Amino acid sequence: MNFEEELVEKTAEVEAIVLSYLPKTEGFQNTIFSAMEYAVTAGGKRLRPLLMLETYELFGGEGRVIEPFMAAIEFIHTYSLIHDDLPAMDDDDYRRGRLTTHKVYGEAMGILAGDALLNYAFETAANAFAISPVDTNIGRAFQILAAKAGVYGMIGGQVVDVESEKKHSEINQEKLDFIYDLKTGALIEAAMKIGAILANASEEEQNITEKIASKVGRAFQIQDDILDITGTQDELGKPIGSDEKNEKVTYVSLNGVEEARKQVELLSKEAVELLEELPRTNSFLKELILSLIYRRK
Ligand code: GRG
Repeated sequence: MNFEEELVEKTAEVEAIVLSYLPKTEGFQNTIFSAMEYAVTAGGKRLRPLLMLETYELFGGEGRVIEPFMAAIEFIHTYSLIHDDLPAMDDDDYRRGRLTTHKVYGEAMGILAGDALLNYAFETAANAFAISPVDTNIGRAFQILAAKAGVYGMIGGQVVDVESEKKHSEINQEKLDFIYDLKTGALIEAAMKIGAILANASEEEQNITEKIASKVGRAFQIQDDILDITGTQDELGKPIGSDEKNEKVTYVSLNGVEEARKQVELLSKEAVELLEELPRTNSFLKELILSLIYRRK
């Protein structure tokens, strides 16, 4: 099987795990379940749970304790997309090739669906305690998930991003790196670090894993900037030109597309070099990181 075929197969496996943790649509509050399902089943690359699982396997992790965390991180990622698309933020009508959640369910239900997925992520991750009651790594994994999604992680990055809109003169490379590391990098760091933690990797291996993820996260966001200019709505499942519409400073607007491409390649190769320093190997994970350099969606 070549890498592309393996990616399709593994993504389908990851997706099945994520979807298995969605709540049933029932009860007087059934609209919220329907909106959560609408957003989560819309597709997407499932990159974060895939990175989590591959890192878990890299460090010899076996068993199902990772699965609730895989679903949890995809729920948190999906909530961030729902809220990011709201009129008060980017005000986007399409995501993952479908109308955005608030366009289908209304703004109030869009807000609640995001809130619900964030909360349900932690309810879901708590299933790990039942799967492996004596595993002391689960508490640490919880702490990482909460912190990387929060004010010192993704939300913190989003705050600075929102405040920076239309303020081109106030954004330099240092501030942009801060936004990218938190807004995008933190959740990718959570994914890979939780994989390492639950596989019982050493402290040093966890730290190297976090550094790899940080480089992957930055490269991933710069590529997102490039695709916002060079992609198509068909490929991305959302309109292009969103950064320009929202007058956002991006790596591309600061440095140009060519420099951005070079940086994506450099960061991805540095991530792979660090991966190769580890005593264990996962060739699929290496290919996955390198594939992100040329991703078109
Ligand atoms: C609203 C609290 C809050 C946070 C929003 C993550 C984020 C912060 C906003 C989403 C928009 C955006 C451009 C985020 C940067 C990370 C990113 C590139 C998200 C898109 O991730 P993909 O490409 O999406 O993995 P799919 O649909 O494939 O899952």
